[in-house]
Amino acid sequence: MADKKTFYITTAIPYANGAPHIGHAYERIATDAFARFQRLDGKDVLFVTGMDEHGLKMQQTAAREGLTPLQLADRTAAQFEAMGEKLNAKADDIVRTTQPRHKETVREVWRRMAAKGDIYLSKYSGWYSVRDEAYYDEGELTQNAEGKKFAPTGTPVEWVEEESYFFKLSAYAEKLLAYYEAHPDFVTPEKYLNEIVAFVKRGLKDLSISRTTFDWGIKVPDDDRHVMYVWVDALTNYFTATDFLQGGPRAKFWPADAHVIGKDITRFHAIFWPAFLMSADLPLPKQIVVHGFLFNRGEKMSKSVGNVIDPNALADHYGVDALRYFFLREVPFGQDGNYSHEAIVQRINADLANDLGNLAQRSLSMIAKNCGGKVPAPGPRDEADSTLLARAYASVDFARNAMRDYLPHQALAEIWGVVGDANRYFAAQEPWKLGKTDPARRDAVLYVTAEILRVVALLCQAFIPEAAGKFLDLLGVAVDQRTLAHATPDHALVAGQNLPAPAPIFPRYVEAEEAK
Ligand code: ME8
Repeated sequence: MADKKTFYITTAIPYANGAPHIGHAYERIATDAFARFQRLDGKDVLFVTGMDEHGLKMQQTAAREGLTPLQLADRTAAQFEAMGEKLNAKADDIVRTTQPRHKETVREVWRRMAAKGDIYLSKYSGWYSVRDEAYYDEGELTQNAEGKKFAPTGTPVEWVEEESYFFKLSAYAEKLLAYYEAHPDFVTPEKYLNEIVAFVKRGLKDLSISRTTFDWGIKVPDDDRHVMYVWVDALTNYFTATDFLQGGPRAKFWPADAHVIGKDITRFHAIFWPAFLMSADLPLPKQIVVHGFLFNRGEKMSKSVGNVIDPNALADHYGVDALRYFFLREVPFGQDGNYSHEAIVQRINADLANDLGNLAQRSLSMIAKNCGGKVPAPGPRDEADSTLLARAYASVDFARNAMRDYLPHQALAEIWGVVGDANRYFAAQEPWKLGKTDPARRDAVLYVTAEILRVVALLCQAFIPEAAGKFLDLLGVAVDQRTLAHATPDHALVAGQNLPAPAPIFPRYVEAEEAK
């Protein structure tokens, strides 16, 4: 048998100096859905996340909390691991930047860039923001009444002078532009690529890539006084997970298919990272997949506003699948999105409980009651049956294309389009009235409805895995018959097969006051 096609996807690696927030949960859920979808579609998938554990900010936060940086990193890493499990979005591997395997990989990549002649020692002075771990140009700064200067991100900056190693980023501007030109999908959605191209066209300066003012980082090879700039360290995590340099069993996964990241870190991923890899003579990732930011009722989350929401609490309150569905359906991928209690409840009650849950409950209960709890006979097909079935089977390719293009909201809109058609079909056919007049036709309608539910549930596994699994259980679909290759007429439900007793899967969300 031919080897399966590989698919390697990553999330950004969150800073280990704070607990998971809703943006992290969103990114993890989306990446998990992409990974699950490709796995369902028969690919050999590697899904990796990690923790960004070095840098001055880590050192400072740990000191404030009376911890060592590693203790802080351990605590945060455990929180992120728990979040991944809770959200049903566990990765295959977690690269922590303090791990020996990572340090070795980063040092090797550094050595390769140095061997290329792209690293030199010089002096750096400039306006540095500790919070952003970035230098800013004088012209980008703003000043308050007291004369204090701030970065464009609003964080305070201070004047820093230090000896530093530099990477010859300036030498890569033309090469990067040629690369973007040849690979117009390198950054998606396109608007983010356009921003990057415009930025690179203005010219690139060499990049300071080491620090001597703190020591919580990976030491520069052959110069212990310097630790590496966190972004050289952090970006390389994607590469660490593949054992590419060691030629290990995961080497086949490099280059990555997709790095899924938020819009604030596109420059690091679409400029620095490919430049480092070009310099080290290593293959470039295929795509940088950018998502927008999530806002709480239009407001940016911040500790001072007090609207930082623990994603675990949301998952407990609404249910994991409901939360996953909400994020992936509500927010057009790549754009910013909002979440609010009302919007989440609306999606739960309209889409999950009503459209899908009710259809399944009504049709499966009728099958239990009228068809002896077995898949009914399909009987001869009329036009309404064929039209609905054709749309459902065609939705598989539609979803495939949408997920290939990292548009989960479009995939879900199409799947729910099928659910909507199925509801209209069910209402028009009125199978509950056919028992006396035409039981064979009633059975045919119930068969078609159940088969539609099978295709819908197969597709839903990537998005709402637990609920989709339960639907497939109720439809008697064997565990080894649940890939997308099974979402075809050849694998349709077989009449006469026993079905378990139906049970509701998506209850309506009832407000606490109403429940009283
Ligand atoms: O940036 N909505 O870590 P991080 C959506 N360590 N996504 C959000 C968000 C929001 N409100 N806030 C943050 C870092 N994110 C670096 C990454 S990768 C080599 C190093 C996203 O913890 C953000 O865009 O600040 C990023 O993709 C991820 O969460 C981690 O952010």
